[in-house]
Amino acid sequence: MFIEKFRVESPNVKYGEHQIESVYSYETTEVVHEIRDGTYQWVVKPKSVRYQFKTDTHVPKLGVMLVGWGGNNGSTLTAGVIANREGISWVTKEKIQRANYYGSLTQASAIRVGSFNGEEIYAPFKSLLPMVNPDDIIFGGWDINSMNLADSMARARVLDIDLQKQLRPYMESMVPLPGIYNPDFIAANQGSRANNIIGGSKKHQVEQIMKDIREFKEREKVDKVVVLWTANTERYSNVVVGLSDTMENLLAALERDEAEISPSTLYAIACILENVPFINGSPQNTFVPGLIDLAIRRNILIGGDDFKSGQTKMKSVLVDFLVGAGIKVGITSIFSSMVGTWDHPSFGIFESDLFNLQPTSIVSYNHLGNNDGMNLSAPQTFRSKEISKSNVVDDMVSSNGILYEPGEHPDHVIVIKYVPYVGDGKRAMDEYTSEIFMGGRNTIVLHNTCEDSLLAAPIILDLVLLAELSTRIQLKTEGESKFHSFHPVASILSYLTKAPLVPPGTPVVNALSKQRAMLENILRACIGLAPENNMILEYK
Ligand code: NAI
Ligand code: DG6
Repeated sequence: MFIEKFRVESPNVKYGEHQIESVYSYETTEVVHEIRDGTYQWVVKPKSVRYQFKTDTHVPKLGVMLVGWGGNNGSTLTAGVIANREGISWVTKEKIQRANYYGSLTQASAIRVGSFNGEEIYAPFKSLLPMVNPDDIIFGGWDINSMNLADSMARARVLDIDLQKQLRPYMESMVPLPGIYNPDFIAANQGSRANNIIGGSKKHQVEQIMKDIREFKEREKVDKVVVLWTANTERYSNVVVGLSDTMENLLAALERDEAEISPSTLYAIACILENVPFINGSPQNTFVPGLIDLAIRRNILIGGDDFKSGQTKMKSVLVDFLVGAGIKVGITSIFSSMVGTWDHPSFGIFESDLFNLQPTSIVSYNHLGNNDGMNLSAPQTFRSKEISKSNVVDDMVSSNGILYEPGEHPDHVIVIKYVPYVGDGKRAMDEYTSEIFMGGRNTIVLHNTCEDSLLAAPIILDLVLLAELSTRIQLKTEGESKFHSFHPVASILSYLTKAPLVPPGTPVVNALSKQRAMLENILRACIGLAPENNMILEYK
């Protein structure tokens, strides 16, 4: 059964006029390696830590400023939100289609609340805590291309034409602000797009972005702003000691107009100095150590990196399933080092190598024809994406020491090709080869065709909605005297990103079900509910 909303009645939760307060017992375990009976032993000690949460229930009027607003994701998201807000429907060749928020965790997924007369009761995810309604978001942002949003939507070739016609009047007057352009950081093939740029020094560019945010806030009368990067993937910037390693060095480098500060890092600096959360939806290392230092010292939320939309989402489910089922998928083997010599007649295999040959692998191929694909056709920007798409199974692999030796890494290959004809309709093909019982081989092949931007747009929504919500939550443990916000490096957003940015020293979790459970259970804790443990003991 599905219910729209609910209220928790418990001594652990208090609904006040302006906030919800909860008390939560965090049941966890501590593992120690200590001498017992004269030998070192692993000892696991269950422990319970009492937390208090306080959530401000005032839902602000939210402004979202997108960097790369006129791109496929930016224009598709803006169009989608307007279509939902205005209740637009349109005719396709199959049916009358109504606007929806499918693909958004907060808007279109459900959580289990309990059981009623033996029946499971579910409610919308968004009913957990008061959240901004996406229909009410005011959009703005920057783009190095001056095209208005209606024309950008047409250029993107993502939405049905009947829908575009209805949306055009709402979007024609939306024009991106000039952006920070540095041709050294994106592909040369983007040069012709750059007709709307902020000149001057890097310091001036940062000041301009700060001014833009203040003016947007004033003009649109929004209470809060979140900024999200959905612009082109940049190359990695070189992290240099004395330049980008600490907050002081990064700000001094900005004064000196150092070349190696990327545009995305400049936007992020501006946001942090303006006390505005910044989220990075692309794979590059925007968050150099000096930037993370700045965010931590000013306690401003940063989150990223790289939207986890289709192929990687699937990977973080499938590999979790395989490794969790005791099946060895994608390990490093002699085979990987042979690839370069594939067409050599002797193939170069020695008998001793054959005994080590373990042909298990993950090979992920994509082709797409949108501007993102064109930008990724340059080696430096591709490399950023390759890194982000490659490291997404590490936690699952290292969790199973029966299957994997310490230090074994997946034989994991990423290919991206630019094929203009397919436009935004990305093709993703994956082959997972794994080893099953008694040396058997198990090959799983997936083929996915889908508009890339229709997957990314709802993820952008979730990122900004959850980032905003998390800035309204305060917590403290029994040992702490004062409430504080979550760590500014927002690992709570991990479910939505390929390479989750986490506070220094924190484990990275890539497995999708764990990421979702983490997010849902933290929000449940804020209303005094136990984590969803799926034990269903009452029926056992
Ligand atoms: P796009 O190329 O259509 O849009 C990017 C926009 O950013 C363009 O309009 C461009 O003019 C603008 N731009 C470039 N540099 C800029 C700067 N420094 N300041 C302001 N604007 C700038 O790309 P799309 O498809 O919208 O993707 C955006 C980003 O999201 C890409 O980096 C992509 O890799 C990433 N991404 C996309 C996913 C998807 O499923 N669509 C998933 C994961 C990441
Ligand atoms: C080609 O891979 C282009 C990329 O921008 C991807 O579309 C994007 O990173 C989505 O990747 P995934 O693995 O989350 O589907």
